[in-house]
Amino acid sequence: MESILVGLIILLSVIVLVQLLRVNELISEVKNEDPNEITEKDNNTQGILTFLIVGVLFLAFVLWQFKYWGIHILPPASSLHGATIDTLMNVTLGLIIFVFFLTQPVLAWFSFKYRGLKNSAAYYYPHNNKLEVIWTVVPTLVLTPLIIYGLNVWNDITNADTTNSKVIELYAKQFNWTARYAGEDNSLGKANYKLVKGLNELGVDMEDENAGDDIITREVHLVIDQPVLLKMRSQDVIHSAFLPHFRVQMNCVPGMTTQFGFTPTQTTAEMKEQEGEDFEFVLLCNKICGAAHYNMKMKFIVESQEEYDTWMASQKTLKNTLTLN
Ligand SMILES: [Cu+2]
Repeated sequence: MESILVGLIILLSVIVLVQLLRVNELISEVKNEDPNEITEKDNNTQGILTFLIVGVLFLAFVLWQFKYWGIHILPPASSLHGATIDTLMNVTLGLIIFVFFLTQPVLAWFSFKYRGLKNSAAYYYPHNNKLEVIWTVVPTLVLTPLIIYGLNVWNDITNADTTNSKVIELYAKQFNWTARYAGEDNSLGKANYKLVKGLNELGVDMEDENAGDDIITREVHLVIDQPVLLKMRSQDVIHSAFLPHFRVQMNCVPGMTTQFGFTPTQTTAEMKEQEGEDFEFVLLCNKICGAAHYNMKMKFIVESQEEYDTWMASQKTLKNTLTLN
């Protein structure tokens, strides 16, 4: 009902606008004027309006957004590599904001200053090689180091040494996540979607000697300051494992295994103290993968070694969960 009313209001507004324009044209006809002629007065009005809308209102809106929405920015990274991503983000954003506030007021001012008045026409200046060189070379000099810096950060993060990392699989499907710990041997048993059947929802190959001690869980517990290596698989479409607080994101692609290694540096308890009692580390899907995409979440808990051991001791291995035949 509400949307029909809104639609009706929009439709009526358009009709009113069209009719107003028509009235305007008729008045011009009566006065024997050309309604399409742009007068000095029109240019003046347009110039002032542009300046007010682009130069004042828009910039004020941008500042308002910083103030009122800025608080929703993620807290500082809770992982070792996250700090370098935050620095990269701050450098990039700082540069963009600086250039934005440098160029936008100039743009608004010039569109106002040369607003098509007869006594203030802009100088016709179609080409200048020196200027062309300047506005090609300067952005190149700024952007090339920024891109190289970004690529280096990404390479360092994705090529980190993971030999001592605890291996955990994240299995994505429409629409939930399942985790599989590699168990005592720290090696995940082989898996194949063809083996997905009944309780064996991840299609783990129970013939594989590494499979028996694997542990399937519905939430992920991590030990503070201990490196983990997440191995991702997907059953159906491309999902994306996104752990915003750890600055971790990697696509989960059907038919292949992708991975991301990181080290958590803050416990859930510490984060609750800092961000409020409701805080939880969370794994989200960051690919719009279907109708219930928004619901693809899994809790991550970072804790001490003792807490982790207690939790782990209460989990069942695959060998004990699946009955083989
Ligand atoms: Cu998804």
